[in-house]
Amino acid sequence: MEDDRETVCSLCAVGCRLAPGAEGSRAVGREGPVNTGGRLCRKGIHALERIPDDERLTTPLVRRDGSLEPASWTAAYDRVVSGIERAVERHGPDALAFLGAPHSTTEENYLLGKLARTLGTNNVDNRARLCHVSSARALSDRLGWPASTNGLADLRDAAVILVVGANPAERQPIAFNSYVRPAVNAGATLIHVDPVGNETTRLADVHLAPRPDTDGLVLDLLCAAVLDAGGVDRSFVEARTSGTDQFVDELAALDRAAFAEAAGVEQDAVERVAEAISDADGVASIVGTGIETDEREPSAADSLLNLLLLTGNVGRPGAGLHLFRGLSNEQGATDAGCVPDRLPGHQPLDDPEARTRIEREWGVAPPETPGRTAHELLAAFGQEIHCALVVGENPGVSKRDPDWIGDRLGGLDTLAVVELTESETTRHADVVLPAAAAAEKRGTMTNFDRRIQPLQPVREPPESVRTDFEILRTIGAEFGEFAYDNPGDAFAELCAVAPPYRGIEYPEPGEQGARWPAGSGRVLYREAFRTPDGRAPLVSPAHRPESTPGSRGPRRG
Ligand SMILES: Nc1nc2c(c(=O)[nH]1)N[C@H]1C(S)=C(S)[C@@H](COP(=O)(O)OP(=O)(O)OC[C@H]3O[C@@H](n4cnc5c(=O)[nH]c(N)nc54)[C@H](O)[C@@H]3O)O[C@H]1N2
Ligand SMILES: Nc1nc2c(c(=O)[nH]1)N[C@H]1C(S)=C(S)[C@@H](COP(=O)(O)OP(=O)(O)OC[C@H]3O[C@@H](n4cnc5c(=O)[nH]c(N)nc54)[C@H](O)[C@@H]3O)O[C@H]1N2
Ligand code: SF4
Ligand SMILES: [Mo]
Repeated sequence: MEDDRETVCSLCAVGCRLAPGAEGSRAVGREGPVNTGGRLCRKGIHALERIPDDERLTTPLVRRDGSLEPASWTAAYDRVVSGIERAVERHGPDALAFLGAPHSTTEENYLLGKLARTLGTNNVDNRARLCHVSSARALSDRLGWPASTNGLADLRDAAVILVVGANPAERQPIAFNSYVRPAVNAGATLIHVDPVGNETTRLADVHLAPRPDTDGLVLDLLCAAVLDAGGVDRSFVEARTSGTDQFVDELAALDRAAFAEAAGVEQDAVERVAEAISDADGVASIVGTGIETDEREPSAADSLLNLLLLTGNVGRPGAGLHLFRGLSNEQGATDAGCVPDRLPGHQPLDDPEARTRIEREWGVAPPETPGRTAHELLAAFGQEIHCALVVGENPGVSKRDPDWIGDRLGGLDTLAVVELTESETTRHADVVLPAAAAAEKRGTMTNFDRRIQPLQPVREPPESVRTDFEILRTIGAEFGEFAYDNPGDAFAELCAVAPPYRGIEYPEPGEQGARWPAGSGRVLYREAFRTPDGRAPLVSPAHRPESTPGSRGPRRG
């Protein structure tokens, strides 16, 4: 008999709906707001497979005399709580680190962020920072929100789709096959900017292959060529952007030959792409991890945003910048405030109204000094950071150089890890708390087109594991106000403190789920940007050829 319980696929941030299949192991797709028609990708059909019993953590572990030994939940919680207390007593709250939780629900991330702040630190971050930091920052600083400007369905209506540093054909297959492929089949032009090329390139009409790390140059060149091709949307630029005159002057003065040579692209090819963009009614761009540059200001994502703004392709249907995030709930983790420099709902740490709202709900004011980012936290492990709680993340493998990470993790006084299985990270832990997986719990996740979708348990967890929610609620109750009956209570509190979630109902299983900000629909910024003057700034094309020779090979995950 087919199961009528459905949940959300936890394997990537597209957010497809699925249910257990008749045989129990393979999942079947369910018609959802993203996977219309109920399609799943090859990965998704395995999303509900059980982790084999001998790999699953089923009991808490506590380190005694150097080795991890089975322990009761009470003993494990005591060890976490005493580790936190010891670090705070000896070194103050900024000796704590909280690393979460793009695999966990939005409510779980909310509790993790609240726990950090209740204890007096903003040292809380999630993996989204490492994958998409510069594109999210460009979006947030210049338009208003660190999120895709348009819904996935807008890709179907675009005349040009410009993919930069991403491989959605393999990485987000349902988004690609349901939205990009049909648009291209109906005549849209697909342009792929990627030094190497990949499965996505196979469908592309044009492949621009610049040297790694030179996207900024190519995108600045495209802006300059759009000026010549008559592609500037003058009325949009006049009404909706700022800094235009200086920007246009700088573009006109670009040494195009030098830019093209440094990037390793032909000027002719760039001009042809600029013409396609200029002639198109609707240009949508997709970005992935390949566009991320090392700490450079402004980033390649800034140049891409210049191009979209110059051509009037933001704030309207069939256009926009689509941030193709990776892990299932990166967006929700960030929305819920699991970041060191923003309160829940992307509110600045020093926003007095935000602080008042939060203090009213939490009974404590969050600290005002920004915390450290995930990478800074890891670098300070064993030095300024003495106790870390890691939820659903595996820094032991994810952040390159395993020896360096191993030393950092080993340098902590207390490392507590909430996990499904043993990992490179649990190996260094002092306490391991066995957790329930996405398929075994309730709560919400927010996909990369801002849609808040409900999870529900579609299988039983092993008897002795607990959800991240239950674990964080129990630890939190030692230090503050964490009296939630269920994730719905935490969601309601998030909506009370976070304006973009205000007015959104907790979605029940089977419901579509709303997009944030409430009432926004598919297209953000139709009337104005969420900036102090309502305009989006055009920023200088500061990429200089001499600053960018391809100093590294193509980026890998
Ligand atoms: N099957 C599967 N799907 C996944 C994942 C998975 O592990 N497996 N992981 C998920 C996660 S967490 C993420 S973050 C996403 C990642 O999704 P993507 O970012 O789409 O992933 P990659 O395959 O790394 O593609 C990045 C592309 O960027 C290119 N690139 C490298 N350097 C540069 C550069 O300087 N400029 C440009 N323009 N391109 C460059 C590379 O050649 C590569 O083709 O995928 C998600 N989906
Ligand atoms: N070799 C290689 N390295 C990579 C990449 C790659 O493609 N290849 N991709 C890179 C990228 S883009 C990313 S984003 C990172 C991802 O790196 P991480 O963020 O570390 O993500 P994962 O390894 O997917 O998952 C981390 C852990 O979360 C646990 N987990 C899953 N669901 C839950 C849950 O509900 N609760 C709890 N408590 N735990 C849970 C899993 O058991 C897993 O051990 O890896 C990066 N590193
Ligand atoms: S595209 Fe992503 S969310 Fe959809 S089925 Fe595949 S892995 Fe799951
Ligand atoms: Mo990622």
